[in-house]
Amino acid sequence: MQVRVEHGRAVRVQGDPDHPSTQGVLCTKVSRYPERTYHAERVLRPLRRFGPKGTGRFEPVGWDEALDDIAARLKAIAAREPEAILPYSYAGTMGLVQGESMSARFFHRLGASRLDRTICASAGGAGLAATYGGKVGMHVEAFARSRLILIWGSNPIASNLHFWRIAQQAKRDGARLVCIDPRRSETAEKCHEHLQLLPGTDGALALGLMHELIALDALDHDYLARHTSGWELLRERALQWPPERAAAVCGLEVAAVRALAREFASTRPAAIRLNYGMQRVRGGGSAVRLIAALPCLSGAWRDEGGGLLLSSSGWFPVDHAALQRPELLAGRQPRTINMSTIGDALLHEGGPGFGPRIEALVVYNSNPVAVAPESGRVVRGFAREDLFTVVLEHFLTDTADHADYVLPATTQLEHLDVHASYGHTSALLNEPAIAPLGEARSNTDIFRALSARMGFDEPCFAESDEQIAAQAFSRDVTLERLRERGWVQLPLPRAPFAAGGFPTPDGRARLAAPGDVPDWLPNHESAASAPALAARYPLAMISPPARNFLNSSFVNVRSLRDIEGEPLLEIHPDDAVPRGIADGALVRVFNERGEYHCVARVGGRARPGVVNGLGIWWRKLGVRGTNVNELTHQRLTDLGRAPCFYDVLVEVECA
Ligand SMILES: Nc1nc2c(c(=O)[nH]1)N[C@H]1C(S)=C(S)[C@@H](COP(=O)(O)OP(=O)(O)OC[C@H]3O[C@@H](n4cnc5c(=O)[nH]c(N)nc54)[C@H](O)[C@@H]3O)O[C@H]1N2
Ligand SMILES: Nc1nc2c(c(=O)[nH]1)N[C@H]1C(S)=C(S)[C@@H](COP(=O)(O)OP(=O)(O)OC[C@H]3O[C@@H](n4cnc5c(=O)[nH]c(N)nc54)[C@H](O)[C@@H]3O)O[C@H]1N2
Ligand SMILES: [Mo]
Repeated sequence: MQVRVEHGRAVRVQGDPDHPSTQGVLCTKVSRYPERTYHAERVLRPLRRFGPKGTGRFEPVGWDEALDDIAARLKAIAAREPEAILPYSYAGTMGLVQGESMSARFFHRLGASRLDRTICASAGGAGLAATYGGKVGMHVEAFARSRLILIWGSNPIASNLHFWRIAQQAKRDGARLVCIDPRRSETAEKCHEHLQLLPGTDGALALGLMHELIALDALDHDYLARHTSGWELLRERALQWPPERAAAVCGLEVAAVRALAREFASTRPAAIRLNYGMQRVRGGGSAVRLIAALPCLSGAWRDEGGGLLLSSSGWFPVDHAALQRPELLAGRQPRTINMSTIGDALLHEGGPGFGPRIEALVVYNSNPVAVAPESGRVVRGFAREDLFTVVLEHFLTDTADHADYVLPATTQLEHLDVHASYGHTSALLNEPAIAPLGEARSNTDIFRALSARMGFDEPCFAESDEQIAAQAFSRDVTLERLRERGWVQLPLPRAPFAAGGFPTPDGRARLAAPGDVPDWLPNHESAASAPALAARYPLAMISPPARNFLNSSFVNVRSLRDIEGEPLLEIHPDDAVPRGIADGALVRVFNERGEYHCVARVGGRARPGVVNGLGIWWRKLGVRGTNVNELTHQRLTDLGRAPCFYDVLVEVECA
């Protein structure tokens, strides 16, 4: 990204036209980054709470006073029970410096509880690594050569614009695009075909496709024999899944399953752009394992433009140990708290199997009160008067409203960082374009200052951001090289697994193992697995991102919120009409966990039986002070301990 600065003020941001996978394009949200940065409601001074928790009433304080008090409070707790302190962070910035570097060092040295960062991608990541040995896949630019692209559990027009540009190029060159998504998304509309399956049935679809590949003998026997393990076991499983069975589970036509298998088998190169939208359900990890097997069965991996991409992050030579210094744990093994069950964790009294009650929470790069599942419980946890909460933020989010101290953080325009990616394969440099606004300080700077007050005197606590950035990557991605053009393209082969060579111990893709053969798992909440619940709450709900927000970031940016209008629930006429719900009506969406008010959008974006609650609104900017996570639950996925945001049953009525 390039920033035009006039008189010290960023006036415009634009993409870098020379960057290979973005080619100068920015998404709508990021093109409004200056509006967000200079927002009148930016927090620009440290704030201390004076009202009751959650009311967002604060008074400004000086940095020294705030940091002294925070350090004293944390010290007192750590002297007794360091594990009673918990960091909470995720994707606010995904930079390697302002993400987990100085902060991780700080919490390691303290011996605080560790955070299991599962809220987004850990089910799919575990499934991918189980099969390929790491989070690796196709080079995104290779999709330009594909003749068939399955866009599976992904809405790239909203959430991965740079991939969409490449897919469009392939389409112009004659490729067919098939979207596999319960929602008729912006992307689904523009594909040649749309398989609108029920949420959480992707594993069944993959098995049905395998069955058909076997029936057609469209298998690459040579690839399977040389470059995979466990095929005999997976084959037995697939034979239990004739297309009729798969189609019934998925809510699809049998002919559509058969046709897709034929097309996948007969088109070369054939590629799958899998994305995390399909793994936010109970069987999400297994589904990724099953889908990741498909290009091994057909031999699609042999071709440039063939194979699969879920994440490319494993290609980056990131030196996490240098950034985070796990040796500061000095042999201690603090317990781990799963960020996806933060509601339960904060409400836990402490005791065997859990450890001490959480007494202090330091939040940065995240807005858990809005984004974590089952917000009723998350809010109650954050509202505990005996919990000491520090939030590093740009804005008074739903989470910051519950803080004892809010510390003003810098934005991407104001600090130094380096980035890996999970979509493309160039390492990026983020130079500060402007000076920090007001009294804002970078995350690293804040943790550096806290470390000094805690008396942490190891040399790594004195490192500058530049010194940290220089250690972020090993091998030949150096800061000097990053500074030449702003990015360094990783030397990745265009057909990385054409001759096997997966990053598994034996170089083979692991399709299955004795006692470990993936299968479809029904959702936690579905008619099949919970009939009594489904009788009361008959509609499945997914909550994919609204196009103009980035998780809960940008919701407070006026120009973007105006495009979104209001929190929406997309509902099919077959479900709306019997409930007397008209387009534009205010509705109450509810289940046994809570209720959420929003505006009904009656039409064809939703399939019958499934509603789409677009996320993730700030609770306080929503219709009645809640958001869609009021309805989600804290049960986890089969692999990766991840949340099941899209595995939820609800009922809807006119409000
Ligand atoms: N505009 C925008 N862009 C974003 C984000 C954002 O919030 N807004 N978030 C960023 C982040 S953090 C992430 S992780 C990525 C996510 O990027 P993607 O993984 O592409 O995810 P989503 O857009 O969440 O979901 C993609 C699609 O999955 C569909 N889906 C839901 N359930 C199922 C299912 O069971 N099966 C299948 N096949 N499809 C299903 C949804 O309807 C949605 O259209 O995007 C990033 N980009
Ligand atoms: N129902 C439902 N819930 C979901 C999802 C869904 O699809 N449906 N998606 C899930 C996914 S994929 C993800 S990744 C999570 C994301 O959840 P989060 O990681 O919490 O992401 P955001 O909601 O964008 O909140 C990030 C916050 O970090 C702040 N921030 C940004 N940069 C900085 C910085 O440099 N320093 C500091 N201190 N703060 C900064 C921003 O102001 C913002 O308030 O949400 C999950 N929740
Ligand atoms: Mo995410």
